[in-house]
Amino acid sequence: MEQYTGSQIMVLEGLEAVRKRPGMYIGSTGTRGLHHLIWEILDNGIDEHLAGYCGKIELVMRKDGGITVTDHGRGVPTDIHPTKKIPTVRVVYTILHAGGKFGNSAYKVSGGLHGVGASVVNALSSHMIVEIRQGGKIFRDEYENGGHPVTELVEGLLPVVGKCNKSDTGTRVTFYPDSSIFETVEFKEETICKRLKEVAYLNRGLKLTFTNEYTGETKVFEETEGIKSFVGYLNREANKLHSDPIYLEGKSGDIEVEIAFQYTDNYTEQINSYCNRINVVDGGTLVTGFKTALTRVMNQYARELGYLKEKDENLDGRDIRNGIVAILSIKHPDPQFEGQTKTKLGNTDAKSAVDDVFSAEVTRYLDKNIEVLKAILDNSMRSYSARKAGDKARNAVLKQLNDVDTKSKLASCSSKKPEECEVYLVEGDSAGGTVKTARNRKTQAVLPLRGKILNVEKATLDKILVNNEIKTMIASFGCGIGDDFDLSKLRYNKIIILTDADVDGAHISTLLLTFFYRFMPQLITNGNIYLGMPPLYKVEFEDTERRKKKKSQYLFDDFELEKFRKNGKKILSLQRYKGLGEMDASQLWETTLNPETRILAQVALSDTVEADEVTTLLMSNNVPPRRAFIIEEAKYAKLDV
Ligand code: 1YM
Repeated sequence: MEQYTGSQIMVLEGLEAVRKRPGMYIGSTGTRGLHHLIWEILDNGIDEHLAGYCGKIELVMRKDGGITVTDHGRGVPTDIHPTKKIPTVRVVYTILHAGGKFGNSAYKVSGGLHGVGASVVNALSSHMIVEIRQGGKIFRDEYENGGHPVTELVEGLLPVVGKCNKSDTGTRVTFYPDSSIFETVEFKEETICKRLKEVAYLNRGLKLTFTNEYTGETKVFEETEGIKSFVGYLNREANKLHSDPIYLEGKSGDIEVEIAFQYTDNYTEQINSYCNRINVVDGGTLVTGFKTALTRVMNQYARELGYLKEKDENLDGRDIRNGIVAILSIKHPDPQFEGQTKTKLGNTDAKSAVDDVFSAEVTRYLDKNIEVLKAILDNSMRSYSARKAGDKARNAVLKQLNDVDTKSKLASCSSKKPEECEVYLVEGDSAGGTVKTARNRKTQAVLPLRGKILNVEKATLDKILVNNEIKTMIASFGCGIGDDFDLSKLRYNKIIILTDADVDGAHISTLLLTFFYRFMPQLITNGNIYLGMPPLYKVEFEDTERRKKKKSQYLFDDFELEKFRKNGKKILSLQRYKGLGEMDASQLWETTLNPETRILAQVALSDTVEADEVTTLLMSNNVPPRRAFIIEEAKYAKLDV
């Protein structure tokens, strides 16, 4: 064991801070935080690709519970660090860096929760091995128990553990997450592969492989057409207005811009944006630049080609974006991420860079592809007319919303303080009736929904607004919809979807979530939407500790029931609830309504690609996968829309 120098003791105190409050560095100690460890290490390899030194990264999910990531870049520097006087690689892996990054390549993957650095991964691992190939030598450094180095240095340098070809350079990192810190240390192939796929789309020319040692399978992710294929993938199920996604790239100052987009016949727009390969979920300046330029360019064309007469007013940006699916990806040397969740880009030069590149390149493309230009303009004009017609209907409906008779359906609560109020959206009148009896009248409102609500994926806003269930919902929430949405007017801090624990119930939840996602997404991002979790079983059993007294317990799914059966308690009776309607008021209060005892799952919007995949999958006519998804998601208490 090495003697620690003064500076190294400080180092370990830094890593100890990470172990004390892991959430601050990686978001959570759940499965999301666990996978975050991989993204941190992977990001370093991707940075090496961005710097132009690495074409291939391999990831292995090891049988021994660890993860190995190998890149073929320059290898982390192994020389002695000028001020710390230890090998630079050990500095990278044991010293907590503000912002996580040092070194000097231009476009680091940094921002949001990414970029906290490899030392954080080390701090949260029980064991970590770093192997570097440089100049024909293989160096190795090893750490235990949250970043304590266990490798003895030789004259201040890392020991050489082997030889290799001089041209064979790179970094290999193996780590084992600390099971005393994480709630689970089980990595998920699906989660990892989803990310690798996204990384491949965003990094044209980078080859990624994934090997699962449990199954022995290897998957390769490589997208030679980058974000262009990404758009094609997102639109694989949609009807497209032009066969090939449009791909544009260019540079403005030191900002690199790539844009791919394609129009579909859906009445929605989807723009996913990335800065230095990080998904900026809330968009920001780069999205504004894209929208402004698209609107300006298309209006110019519309006038040139006679779609608009001199006296006509300009087409609205919303009409021009109707049906668009776009990926924006920029590389910025100094990205500023804003907002509470650091998911919005703030740099104003990103706006003009995207505008410049888009305007120049899209005209070059559209001048040569007139049939595509016409398809887009036809679509914008159709949307314009539909919106004008729709606006009338919509305005009429929005006006009516004030007079919508919420009273006959909504059982409101007496409190007028939104922060303590909640509204239950309940499947069916009969369950609604019981919830009305059982609830706390001061803070809990109830809105029974009859039958299935409209599938909003394909319907236009004016169609959606004639649906009575939806009208009552909007009127009850008080915060408006679409462009008129105003969060400050929301009457209930919690909107709780309460459906039966069966397939139909899950389907209704999904339709509601789709509605929120499309027309009131702020409710999801702001964390106002919840799923109530009514139990599926009530079991009565003998309590052996208390002289065989009868006791009862609610179980939420078959998994819990199975677990209960295994604990050996003598079951006296087992009741399976077919629906909420079967519970009496006191049972319903105890299991589903009482804030002290109920289980609620907060609906989160994790990333837009995933979100849109979910809605596409759910709303497609492809019934089997839809069902599989619904049941699976309904079983777990966590749902990312
Ligand atoms: C599987 C993980 O970490 N690869 C990696 C990391 C670095 C370099 C190369 C690198 C960067 C630079 C110069 C530079 C890092 N170096 C540093 C630091 N793969 C993985 N590959 N030479 C090599 O950025 O200038 C931090 S990460 F700071 F030491 F240079």
